[in-house]
Amino acid sequence: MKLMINTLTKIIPFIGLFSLAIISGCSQEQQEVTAAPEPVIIQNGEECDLCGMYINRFPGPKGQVFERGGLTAKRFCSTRDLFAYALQPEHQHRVEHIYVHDVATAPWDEQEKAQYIDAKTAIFVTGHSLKGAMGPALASFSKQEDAEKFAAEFGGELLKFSDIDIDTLSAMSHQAMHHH
Ligand code: ZN
Ligand code: CU1
Repeated sequence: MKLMINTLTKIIPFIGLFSLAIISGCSQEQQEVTAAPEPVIIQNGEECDLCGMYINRFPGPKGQVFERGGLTAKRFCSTRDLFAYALQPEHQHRVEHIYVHDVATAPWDEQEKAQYIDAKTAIFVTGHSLKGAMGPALASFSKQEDAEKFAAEFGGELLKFSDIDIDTLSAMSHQAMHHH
């Protein structure tokens, strides 16, 4: 099955070169072969792939990244470390799928029990008062109304995935310095 998928992935772009009709006929099949991998469950004792901290020992949403051709997910103690990794130019181009916890689905200090969502469709709250593994945290939500409720309670600003860049992360570092 694995072999067949690999073969299909290689063949489909070639078929596409020869016939537009076949491209449209194949697009559904192509979506199937590139289906997103299931998020993994992060076990106690697993360490953050960026900072080395024990992921489940700290509060706040965590995340994981699947890369092109990679077999295992990269796991992160915080959405902040996840972005710090994924936004690096040498990683950015091979990141395929990013999952983050939906903060609304578990208590802040038990986010390892929360549901994973696709980071690209998530709403984030930055600049709020709750701390994650690395201090100031990006709180991630599947629903805009949950993010708004959270921001009303703990402060902060709502961001889309595409709004988050290196500046967002350095603003969080500044927030950390001013709160200490
Ligand atoms: Zn980390
Ligand atoms: Cu850390």
